[in-house]
Amino acid sequence: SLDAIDLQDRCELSNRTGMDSETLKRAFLNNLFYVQGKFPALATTNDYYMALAYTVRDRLLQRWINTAATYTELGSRTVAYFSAEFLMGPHLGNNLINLGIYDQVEQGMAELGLSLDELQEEEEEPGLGNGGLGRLAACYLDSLATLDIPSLGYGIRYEFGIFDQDIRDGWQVERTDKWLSAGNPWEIARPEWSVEIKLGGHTEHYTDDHGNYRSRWVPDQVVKGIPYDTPILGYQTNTANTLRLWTAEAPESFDFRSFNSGDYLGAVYEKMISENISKVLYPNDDSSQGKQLRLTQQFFFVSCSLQDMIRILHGQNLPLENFHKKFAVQLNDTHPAISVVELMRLLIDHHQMDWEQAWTITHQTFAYTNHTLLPEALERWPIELFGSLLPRHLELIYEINQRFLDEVRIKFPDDEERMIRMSLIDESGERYVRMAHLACVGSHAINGVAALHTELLQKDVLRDFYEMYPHKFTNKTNGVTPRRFMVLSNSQLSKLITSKIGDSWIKNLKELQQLEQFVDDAGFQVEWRRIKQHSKTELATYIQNNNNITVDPDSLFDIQAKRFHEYKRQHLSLLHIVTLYNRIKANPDIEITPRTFIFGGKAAPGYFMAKLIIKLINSVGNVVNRDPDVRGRLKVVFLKDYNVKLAQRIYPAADLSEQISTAGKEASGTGNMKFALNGALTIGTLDGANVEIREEVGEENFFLFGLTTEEVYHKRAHGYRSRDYYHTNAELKLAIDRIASGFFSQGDAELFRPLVDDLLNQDQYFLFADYASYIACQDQVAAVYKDQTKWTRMSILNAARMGKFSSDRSIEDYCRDIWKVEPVNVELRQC
Ligand code: KOT
Repeated sequence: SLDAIDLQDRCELSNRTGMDSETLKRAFLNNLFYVQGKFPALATTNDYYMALAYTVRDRLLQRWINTAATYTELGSRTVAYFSAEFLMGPHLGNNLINLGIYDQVEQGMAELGLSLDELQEEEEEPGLGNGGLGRLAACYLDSLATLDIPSLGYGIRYEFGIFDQDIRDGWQVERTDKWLSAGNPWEIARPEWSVEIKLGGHTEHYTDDHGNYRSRWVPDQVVKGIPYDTPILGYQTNTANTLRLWTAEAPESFDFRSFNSGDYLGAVYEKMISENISKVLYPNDDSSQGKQLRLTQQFFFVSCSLQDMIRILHGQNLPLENFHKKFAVQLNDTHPAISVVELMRLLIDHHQMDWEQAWTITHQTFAYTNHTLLPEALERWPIELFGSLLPRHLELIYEINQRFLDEVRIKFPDDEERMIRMSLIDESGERYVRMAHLACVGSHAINGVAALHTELLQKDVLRDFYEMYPHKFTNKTNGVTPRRFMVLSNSQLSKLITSKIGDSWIKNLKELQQLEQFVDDAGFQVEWRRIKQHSKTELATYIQNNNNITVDPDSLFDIQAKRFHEYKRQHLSLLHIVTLYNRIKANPDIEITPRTFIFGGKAAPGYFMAKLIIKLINSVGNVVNRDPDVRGRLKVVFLKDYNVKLAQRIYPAADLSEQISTAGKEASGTGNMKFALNGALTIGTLDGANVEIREEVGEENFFLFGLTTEEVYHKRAHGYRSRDYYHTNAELKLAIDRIASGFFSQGDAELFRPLVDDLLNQDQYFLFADYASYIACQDQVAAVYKDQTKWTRMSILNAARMGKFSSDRSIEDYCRDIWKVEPVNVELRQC
């Protein structure tokens, strides 16, 4: 019988766990044959990639199954990270690093005549996120596993992730991201754990057998959620946690109903509507679109996940009353905030719990992370739309609100204005449900993502909630994983560091500080510079191949890579470029530090101004890159389709990191951390985590410019007039006039008018107010760059002092202060 086979034998027989180069090679060829059904003469690069991916997956599975068994046996307290986005990036390289077999596999592949780089290039990255928020979730999963914290990531398995970006005639063009078309070797479907989700319809009220007044939801649509699991292995540990993403399907029973009545097309239509739910990621970053499908997506994954957690709880013979003891749920912004109501509904309507107990469990379960201060990103749903999709939830929200406002009334008597401001329902015009208020009321902890951001939440956006529940608020400064963003993406620098201080910095980033002892070591400086130069040369080759632009690896690589948004001010950097260009035109022999300006990032498809800024970058590039007067001293490059893969090429090659958002607008930023960790110097405002980065690296190693948040508030309150700056700063005027005149648009003075007019008349992001300070700071950057010894010194100190910004530190903070969860050691026992 199966039981008779010794478990250890099963592993060894299968050849699926060995980590030495020979075994890996044999397993790889085995998978090529038995999984891909190919022999080398017919195999495509994709076949090789798949064979390698399955080889790696086998090694993950052993750890994954052990982890699940351990957690089940121990009934471990578990973190559930709820996020509408997980921007994972390619899995292959990261898993090789975390398994500790990167070098063996690279060598093994080379012996077979294959390049591991090329195989990694073959992977379609899962782009199930827009930018910072989704990438943060991915870094957190890596740290949770690395720190041996039992955890699950819950989200949506979008069939189409963030669109692929093309550039045509300088404009962004979107293409569908078909990331699943070649198959996904990293996931396993678990149809046996499917759940049903209700939508629409109405509610009914009745008295149960015990004489209790009860409600039930009679939906008019039911969809099925199917979980797909991806193992998330930690670095140098046996812990492999799970990312569980839900796909929507029509339940068979519904098809049959229409089918039996002869309505075949109706049945197919039903199926199509259901499957729309997980079809596509909404491509907006830092803004919210009040679309019904979006709310449906949010409710869909939240309800699937909560039902799944109740199944897990029951599977471990734990009572429902222990839900909050078993699980700590983190809400990644308000996208999953409907959880608060859905858990109440499941407890009360499905499990007959009374209100008080259900509420205790609910608010002890959830914690809420806010990721933005932008008013346009705060989610609110029109009552009509909300009630038609989730009628029972609307009733429950009214009840939660009534009880909440009673509390407010007691704490702040006779303050009607405050009640109106704090209500879960916005009644100032058309009525809305305010999701951030729901998240605050339904959670026991609320956090911002950088010190300044948390302070501004408390002072401004969530001030009333801070006054009501000061104990709920904490700061949790973001972090990034050094595994992907150093060890994997900058292997040369990582190896240099390890040769000096050993490799424990990879799990304990604070140890980078030991690099300070080498800061004046000439040999170390030379190595440090050589590696940066190497990365720049590789990026230069990429630019040559993709943009057909020749750039000089000796020039200063000045990079801004992030989503396009007016508050991030890519166009402020453009004003600098045009200013330098104007200086050259006025005096072609001017002494100037050669620079390559590199931009990357996507604009939301409906965000006209962001798309116009992309067009302007390309237009300026077309003129500057070709003008003989420039003599190659300035180059402007727009790298299309910025994604995790490309980011990993970019960070190691940067000299200067542009973090130039208007103070008070960027919640944290995380690209700022990845650049600095890779030895780039930052030019930045006192915004988001820049403030803390500067504190850590020292003000003498950071290029600071611009207004502070208070100064911005003050100017806004006292009638900011950008035009005054235009009239009093000759270089600014000339830069704007050049753009406005059609100089960069073949004489077309209309093309960039919306941008120019906005800056002259509104400029809500204070570009003109910050222009002079930015230019002066950039002149200083150029001067320091000429002194390569000084620059290298600053670069080393930046990397050495980035320890705080490991996502391991962030996760430890969450574990200690919010989740109250401890590590669980996983031992390898069986296959
Ligand atoms: C998007 C829609 C609604 C609310 C918030 C967002 C959002 C915020 N999307 N990305 N963010 C970014 O999150 C990062 C991780 O915390 C921050 O570093 C960054 O500043 C935010 O803009």
